[in-house]
Amino acid sequence: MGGVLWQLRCLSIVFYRCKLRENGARKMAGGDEGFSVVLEVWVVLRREEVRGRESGGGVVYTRVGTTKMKKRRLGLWLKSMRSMGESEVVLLGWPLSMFGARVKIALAEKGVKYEYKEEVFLHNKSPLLLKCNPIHKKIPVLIHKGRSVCESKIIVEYIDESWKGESPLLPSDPYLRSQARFWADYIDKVIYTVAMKFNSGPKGEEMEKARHECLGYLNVLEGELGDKPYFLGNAFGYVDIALMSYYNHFFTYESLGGFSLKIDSPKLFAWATRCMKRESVSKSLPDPQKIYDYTIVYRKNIGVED
Ligand SMILES: N[C@@H](CCC(=O)N[C@@H](CS)C(=O)NCC(=O)O)C(=O)O
Repeated sequence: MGGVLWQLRCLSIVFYRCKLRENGARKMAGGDEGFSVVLEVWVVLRREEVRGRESGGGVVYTRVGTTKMKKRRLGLWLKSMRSMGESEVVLLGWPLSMFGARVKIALAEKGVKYEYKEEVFLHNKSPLLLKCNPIHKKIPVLIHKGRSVCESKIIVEYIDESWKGESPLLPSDPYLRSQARFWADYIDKVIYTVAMKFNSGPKGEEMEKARHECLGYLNVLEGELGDKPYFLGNAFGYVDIALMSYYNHFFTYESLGGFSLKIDSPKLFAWATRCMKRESVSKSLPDPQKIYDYTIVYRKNIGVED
């Protein structure tokens, strides 16, 4: 199998118990004396990678293990199967993305283990990303049991519904849910738009306009937060994730726009400081200095920075 890029989509394991030949009797892991285990593993491969192999009704299988296995080999198989189970959740991301950070926070809040696959260059997208998000071709993408979910807010909702537990991210009440969705949508509409102005706007009048606009939006968000510890009340949740994903980018926006979250939006600053105490948040956000450095290089490349 070495080197073959095969994708595990379906794994069917068939255990047969059969009588051992007299000379082969062994006690198998979890099995009985006098019985052997025949393990057959069939793996569905990506169609393009298995051209020429045996095909059955459009699904292509290959047999990767068979015969009466000895205890040691069986142990290895079981171990590798366990680790496959762990990466049944895969996140395609990009290190500086605010949208990817949302998914990381949500998965961390739910305690979900996942495999992280990083897109290195967003202008040269991997075949996996193109396959998993053929419409927008953007990260983040969550792959869960081989099926992909796209768009960060939709992914966060999917995570909340798939890993229901003690820490729901959205309220159960339909009205409160609608309000949570409204504010998360507002955040993307206004903060993302103004962020793009900081990232690529020329200095001077344009930056001043962006600063003014941004402070206006932050003021609205402060009004919504009020005196609550988190946007949805006493518990950290969906709206906090939506806005906190931008938090480490604010170092760049403040530097370029000439404002200070701490001074100009003290309530939001206190809320952000509270959120940052959560490991799920602090460990998921990209380094502010790296975001700044990347933005400056980007600005130079597009000719708005000397
Ligand atoms: N609305 C999307 C936005 C995702 C997005 O813009 N991702 C960026 C990285 S931060 C991307 O993949 N850009 C590549 C491109 O635009 O081609 C979401 O919420 O997931």
